[in-house]
Amino acid sequence: MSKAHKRPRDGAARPAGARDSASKKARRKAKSAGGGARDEKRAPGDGSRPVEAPSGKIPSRPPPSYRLSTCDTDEASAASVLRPGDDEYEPCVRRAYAGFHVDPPESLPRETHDAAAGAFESMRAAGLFHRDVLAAGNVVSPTFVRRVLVGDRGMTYHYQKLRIFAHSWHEDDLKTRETTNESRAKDDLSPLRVVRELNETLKKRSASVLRQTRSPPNASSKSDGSCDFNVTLINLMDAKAAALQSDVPLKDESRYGMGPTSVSWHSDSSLQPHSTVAVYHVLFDETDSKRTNSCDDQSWHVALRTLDGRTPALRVPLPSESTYYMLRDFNAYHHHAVLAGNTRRYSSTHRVAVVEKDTFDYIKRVCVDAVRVLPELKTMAESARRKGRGEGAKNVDFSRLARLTQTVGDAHRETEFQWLRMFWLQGEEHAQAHSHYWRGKIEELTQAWDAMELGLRWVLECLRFCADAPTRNYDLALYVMTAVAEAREAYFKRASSVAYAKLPETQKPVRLPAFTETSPLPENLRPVVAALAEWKKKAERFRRG
Ligand SMILES: O=C(O)CCC(=O)C(=O)O
Repeated sequence: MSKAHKRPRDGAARPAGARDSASKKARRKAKSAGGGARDEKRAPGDGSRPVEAPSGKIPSRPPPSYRLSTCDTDEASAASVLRPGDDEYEPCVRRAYAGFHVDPPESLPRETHDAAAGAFESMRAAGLFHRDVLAAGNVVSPTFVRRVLVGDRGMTYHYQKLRIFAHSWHEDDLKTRETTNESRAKDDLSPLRVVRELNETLKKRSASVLRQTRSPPNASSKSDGSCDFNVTLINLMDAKAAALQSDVPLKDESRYGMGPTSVSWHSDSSLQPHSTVAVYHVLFDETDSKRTNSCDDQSWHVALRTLDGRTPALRVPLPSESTYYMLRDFNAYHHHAVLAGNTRRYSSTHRVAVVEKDTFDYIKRVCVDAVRVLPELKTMAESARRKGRGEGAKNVDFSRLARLTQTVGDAHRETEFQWLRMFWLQGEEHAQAHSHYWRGKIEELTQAWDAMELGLRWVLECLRFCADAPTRNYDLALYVMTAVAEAREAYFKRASSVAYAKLPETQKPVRLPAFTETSPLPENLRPVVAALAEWKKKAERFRRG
């Protein structure tokens, strides 16, 4: 960057970057209307109109509400909690909670339970579980539970402004893991292979539960949605007493007085429309590290509620090794929470996550498309420099420059903030844990991002040296640079939150990608934005003659 770029000046324009802030405000407003303190996603469902799934293919409407016969008002009914065995539990579930189904332990073979429990314990011993530090509005806080994502190769899952990266269960990646640095007992299956097998089992079981619960029974499968799970987010929850004493003490459920929650009210986000979520769980006795007998412990519950202002909430005990399902559009119209119990708990939450913008293949494509246009930008910058020196040179095609600025700017921003910074935000230990797959992929994306930094510098050179560039080109570049400057500031604010200060060094955010004296652009883009604003004024003066 030339000296002129480094000179900070006043009056940096705030062009389209402002659009981002405005839309963020609108999104925050919509989210806070949901009512749950840590909702991943607001459930729609005001009960009046059918909701069209984002795919546009499966329209649905909220389930009918249920008023308790003993309540005089909707408010009293909505403030009540039903448990299995209560008189009105069954009719209420049939009417207002269709799509919620619990399988007892016997629904799965004993070997599946034994293998899953062993795999979760091995993963814990390998240090794969950690707290996610999430952002909601301006609040940055760690999850009460520790978690790990496992799934299809290249999958990620985005929730509460954090992208988490899946440990791949792809056969080739398992083989690499098994033959490299993971020592394990000879006949043991790799834990990730076991998780993949559990996933396959739950896919089949979900398909069968979907078939059995169609209403009417011979209805078509059109509204079932997918149960082709591509990830599982596995949670590790401490027993209530330990969790209340931990660094991140549990909070009480405040609406119904249900006691401490390991996972607060929310509906799951980033799922394919109407897809099933299957949650398998297993409990361990804290004292002797033995799996508790399923009959022994009825202390863990899932809580469910509708948002219709009339239907009572449910509090459903979950014996160890049971599985519950949220079928079809259940997640769209209900919230769920996990009420802490007396033992250590693993829950494996199998999901059909969205894939449009959430896989390595996707972001790689974005990078390849952007990097492909860089030679053209380089040629334009060379012409602009020659023109600036008064040497005869080909005119820059400014409408083409505008298109390339947009392509490279969008790809650069998405790569940096949705991928590179999301990866390094989670610390060195997380990077180590992902050395088999993601570390190399992040390196690949970093190289593309570096090339795009150079591309953006060429855009700036075109605008600096061509006094005849149209205002639109300056505005576009100002938008691109301002958006990156703002996003970096927001990122550094988030990374310096006290939520991270409490973490061990190896789990704190790592300041990457790195900038050096020889980087094409500085990390702090404010001076660049100020310089650009000056060049824009100069170009306008030039045009006025
Ligand atoms: O553990 C459970 O039962 C559910 C966990 C959950 O809601 C989540 O991971 O989003």
